[in-house]
Amino acid sequence: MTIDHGAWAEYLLAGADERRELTAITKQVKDLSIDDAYAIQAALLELQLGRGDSLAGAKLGLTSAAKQEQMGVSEPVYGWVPSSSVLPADGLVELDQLIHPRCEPEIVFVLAQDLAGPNVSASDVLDATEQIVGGIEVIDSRYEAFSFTLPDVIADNTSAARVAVGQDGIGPRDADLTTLGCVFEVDGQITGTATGAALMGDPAACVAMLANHLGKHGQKLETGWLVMAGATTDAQPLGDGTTALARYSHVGSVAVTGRS
Ligand code: OOG
Ligand code: MG
Repeated sequence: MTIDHGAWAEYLLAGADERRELTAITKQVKDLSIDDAYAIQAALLELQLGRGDSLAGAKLGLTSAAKQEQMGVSEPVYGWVPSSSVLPADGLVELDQLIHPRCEPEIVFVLAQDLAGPNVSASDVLDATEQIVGGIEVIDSRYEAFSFTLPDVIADNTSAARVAVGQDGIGPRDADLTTLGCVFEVDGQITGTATGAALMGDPAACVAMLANHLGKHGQKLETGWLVMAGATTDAQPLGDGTTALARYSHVGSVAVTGRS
């Protein structure tokens, strides 16, 4: 079946604009392929860029066992970070712009050089990295009940909605990223703890995997971009007045607060 990528991208963007939960695409299109899903994702990005947005980076998702188990999807995914999704330093998340947001801790790479496969190693990623910072991503699946299959979540730009980026970066080799720790708290209750090793053994290897994947498609990770390696713990709902705090070893703390 021929899939109209542009039409599905419009469908997803309308859900986000109107803050409306959508029926999953795979409930309407049988056998949506991964290639079609990424083509819808690309068309969605084009629509966002056509509105004057720009690209601030890229993200991996479902790179930890905690996230794969929470979402019932067992393969990593990637998506894009529009500049408009990067939050100001106060970390306030305007809930009236979102559907049913959740928040999750992220290890973020800030790139000093372009990175493109093939043959990018974790060490190459560190060489190309200016800083490692902590972050909190706010995800907001456009689908009903935050429920999706692998192709659905890919088409929906991997639920990307907002990201708060920490201020206290370190050099890429100033700490062992596999033991970089995070304690994630929601309103003072610890909801998860993890180290970088939760991300397929090494966050830099996750970024290498993405660079290699993009290289096959003639794309690259670019200088100055933020690249999120994926959440190390499961995501938590972000309600009105909820404050989520990610306390990292080595890279300080990041907080977001929901406000309606
Ligand atoms: C998909 C996005 C996953 C991560 O860090 O694992 C993601 C979702 O859980 O809605 O961003
Ligand atoms: Mg994430």
